[in-house]
Amino acid sequence: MTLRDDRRYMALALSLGRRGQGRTWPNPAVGCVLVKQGRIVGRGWTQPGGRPHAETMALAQAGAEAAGATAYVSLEPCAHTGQTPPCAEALIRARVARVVAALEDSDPRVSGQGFAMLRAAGIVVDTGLRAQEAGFDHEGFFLRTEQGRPFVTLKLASSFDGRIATGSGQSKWITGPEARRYVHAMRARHDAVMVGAGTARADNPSLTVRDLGIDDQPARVVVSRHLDLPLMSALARTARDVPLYLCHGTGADSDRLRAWAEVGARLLPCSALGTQLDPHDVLQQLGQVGLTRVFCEGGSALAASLLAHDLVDELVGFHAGLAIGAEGLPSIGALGIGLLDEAPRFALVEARALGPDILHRWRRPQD
Ligand code: AOF
Ligand code: ZN
Repeated sequence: MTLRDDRRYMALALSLGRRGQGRTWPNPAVGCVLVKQGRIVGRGWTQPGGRPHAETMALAQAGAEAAGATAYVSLEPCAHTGQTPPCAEALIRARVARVVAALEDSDPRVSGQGFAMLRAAGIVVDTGLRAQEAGFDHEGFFLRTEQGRPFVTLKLASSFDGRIATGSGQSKWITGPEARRYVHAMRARHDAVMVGAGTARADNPSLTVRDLGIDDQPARVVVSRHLDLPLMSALARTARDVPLYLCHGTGADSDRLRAWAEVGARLLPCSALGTQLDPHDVLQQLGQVGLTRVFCEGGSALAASLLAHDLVDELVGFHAGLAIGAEGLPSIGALGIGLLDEAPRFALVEARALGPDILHRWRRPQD
């Protein structure tokens, strides 16, 4: 097998793994390909809910063909016995000859022990192939295991001049149907969609994925210190069908807390910082319930709070060819920045036209 073949099969394992994104939390979305004599004999990815693991799926497909095959996995095979035996053990039992893994697992129950088990059984193990791409894909899982918080994508759809509504509050529609459809596809790749209280009040959103034939909806998160959200709303009506987490302050009104609990919302008390909820604690609470990838869709106050605390990992912007002017609502609230050096700066990863609009994605530069 040449390095080119290795890179090609690993790219396939990565793309298979991405199929699970948004549906495997708290587990990582891993992909696995089994190749024997230039033929793919098994393909698998982590299933919704996080199990079975990718290797289990690929091995089941390969059956006896797995003996002597090379396994390409986008993350180190696990070494711990959870509800199922370790994947490293399953690969050994299937008599796989070689394992190529993109990255080591950051879960302390695994971290290097999966590789050690495989090597102890005489299996050739190569690591680090397409490590950067795998690092992007598993970043939410790594952030949660290492820092306790999920990966945060901040999405903003605005006019050419960065406004998300007119002065009178009209916001439908600034961007076109292609951009909106793309947003739904992005929601589906995250564990949860999050908005601030102002957006929840103004838009009556359901924050679900529509028209894409999705079975597993991402969870919803609303950040509202005082829990002043209307109970006659799409969020309240659907709280039992799709998980709804409400991040609120410890001083929130007890009648409101009870009413939201009664409609099925899951309440997450968070600490405050000045007049707002502490965004660090909000994300820690979301990490505690298992979320690894959160898609924040504003509004301007929540966007500013996350940016001011350096908690945004990826920016996704949709810009329409529309000028609203200074009376309009800016997409990001005050950041208190005096010098450009203080402004959070991101690195461009993608820019392209999407129907009548422009899509651009930016990443927090690696330290
Ligand atoms: C793999 N293949 O597809 C995934 C892995 O709760 P459990 O027993 O399912 O274990 C979860 C841990 O397994 C998770 O924290 C991570 O370390 C690993 N995920 N490992 O071999 C997979 N999803
Ligand atoms: Zn496993």
